[in-house]
Amino acid sequence: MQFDVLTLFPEMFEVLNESIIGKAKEKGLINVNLINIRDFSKNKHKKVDDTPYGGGAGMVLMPDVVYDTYKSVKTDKARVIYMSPQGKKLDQSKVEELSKQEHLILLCGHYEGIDQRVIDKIVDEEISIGDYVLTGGELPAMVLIDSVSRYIEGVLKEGSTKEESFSQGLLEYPQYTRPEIFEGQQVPEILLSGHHQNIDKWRRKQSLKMTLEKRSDLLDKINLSDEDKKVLEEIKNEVPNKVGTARN
Ligand code: 4H3
Repeated sequence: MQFDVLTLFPEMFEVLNESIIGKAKEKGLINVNLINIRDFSKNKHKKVDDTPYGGGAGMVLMPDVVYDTYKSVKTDKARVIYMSPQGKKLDQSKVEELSKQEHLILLCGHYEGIDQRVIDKIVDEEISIGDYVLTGGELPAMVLIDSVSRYIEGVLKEGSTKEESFSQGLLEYPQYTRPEIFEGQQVPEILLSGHHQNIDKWRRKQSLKMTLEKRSDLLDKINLSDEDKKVLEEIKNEVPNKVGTARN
């Protein structure tokens, strides 16, 4: 998958050279091409922004500079995304949808923003990573690249994204590893039983329980099986459990 990032701060994207995304780049599963908007300045001082018409604080990125930057990477298949607090909120289903695209162009603003005319001309879609304002679109672009890349074949080990509960609309079940006893706390017995069917059932119940306790809003958005509904009723009738004791 091809990501072209239009930014004034390409060096910020060093973060993507680490860990799983770094490996994905090395393997050529994804390609992250960073284009410095400043390289398309028409000015001998490399100026890219100017004061806003109508007055007010801050600087606005000039439309012609952004347009030329865009033209240097555009293809017929490209989808252009502007990272913006005004965009549609990024969630797991949007992430999955974007991962099916061949070419994404991510436009990152800085300062007060970008001249509206070039946004209207080139942007297909505005996306926000949450209801807060950042100094630039770079961190949101990195969040998008990371979350989308996880769905590219070969980036994670087979099945990881299908199994993970958030893609089914639920929170994850708790995980445990050695030692078997930590500070007096035992690992739930069932996980040591080797009985995979029972373990799957227990994990599903923990996912439902976690979601009910921490994000019950998510339960309204998904299709639960009759078995899930039964288990949820069971959970609601159980004695409240102290966090971390894992009795059920
Ligand atoms: C995205 C971008 C928050 C988000 C952003 C988000 C700087 C947009 C500039 C940049 C404009 C002024 N902040 N929540 N900031 O995803 O280009 O807002």
